[in-house]
Amino acid sequence: MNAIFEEIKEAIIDGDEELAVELAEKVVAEKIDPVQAVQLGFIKGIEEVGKSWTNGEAFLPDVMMAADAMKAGMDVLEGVLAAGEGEGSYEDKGKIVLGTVEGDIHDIGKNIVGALLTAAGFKVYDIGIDQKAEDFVAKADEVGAKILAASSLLTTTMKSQKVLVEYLSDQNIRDNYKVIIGGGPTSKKWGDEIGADGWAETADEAVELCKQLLN
Ligand code: B12
Repeated sequence: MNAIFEEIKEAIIDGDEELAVELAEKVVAEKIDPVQAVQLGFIKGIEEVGKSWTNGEAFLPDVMMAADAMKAGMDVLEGVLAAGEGEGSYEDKGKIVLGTVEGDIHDIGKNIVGALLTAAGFKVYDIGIDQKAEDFVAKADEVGAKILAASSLLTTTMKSQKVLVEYLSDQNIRDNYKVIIGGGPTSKKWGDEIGADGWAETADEAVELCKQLLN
């Protein structure tokens, strides 16, 4: 494995924003595969931090510093990811409205999903965190998107994904959209239970799912 991926992982674990940016800039400058940098560096780092927090070995400020370092590094990579294989082809691949559901402010996973979808040639409209069902639909109508992608990281906010599907049914617009869901506590079973069109465990799988749904 390229040593820089390991360095990125460590920078995220250490919450070293400056180093994360520096390494991301190196990825761009040396034309290293940005998708691999995300998967083998950034994601691995934040996963480690998540584990340490769960085990009580890390504390909230550690997590916040890691999250900030992650964001800063990902910001640098965004441009090269967007200029990947799908450059100019997103109109063909399709438009996706992506957001974190109401009550939830986690956005690292959502941002990675957005970055990899963009890299794969989809046009992603990221509406941000803490978004109501109405907000997903309003944006989709505005831009003509067919996929609504909803992220949830809390067991308490998973129900907002259900609310999204129910909202579409209540408004008699369920057939106008494909709803996909994801995030830590979610599962295929949960997706089936709430009547979503798809669930993906990782950002990679989210890309495959969107390809299938828009085919
Ligand atoms: C970073 C983090 C934070 C950061 C968030 C920073 C940010 N900008 O996102 C901060 C410190 C702010 C935070 C706050 C809180 N957090 Co928090 N957080 C985490 C942590 C450590 C990592 C989450 C993460 O980014 N993972 C890495 C990404 C890459 O993974 P991911 O999000 O799962 O995304 C991947 C897939 O799920 C998928 N995916 C994600 N979204 C989508 C969407 C679609 C459509 C698809 C298809 C796929 C997909 O693709 C992604 C890439 O592969 C987790 C622990 C953990 N182990 O997950 C806790 C965790 C999620 N947090 C938790 C909690 C409790 C909280 C707080 C309530 C804490 C508090 N007491 O205040 C608050 C929540 C406030 C709120 N209202 O939302 C709990 C949730 C417990 C539960 N079962 O509900 C966890 C599990 C920690 C724990 N073990 O207790 N948190």
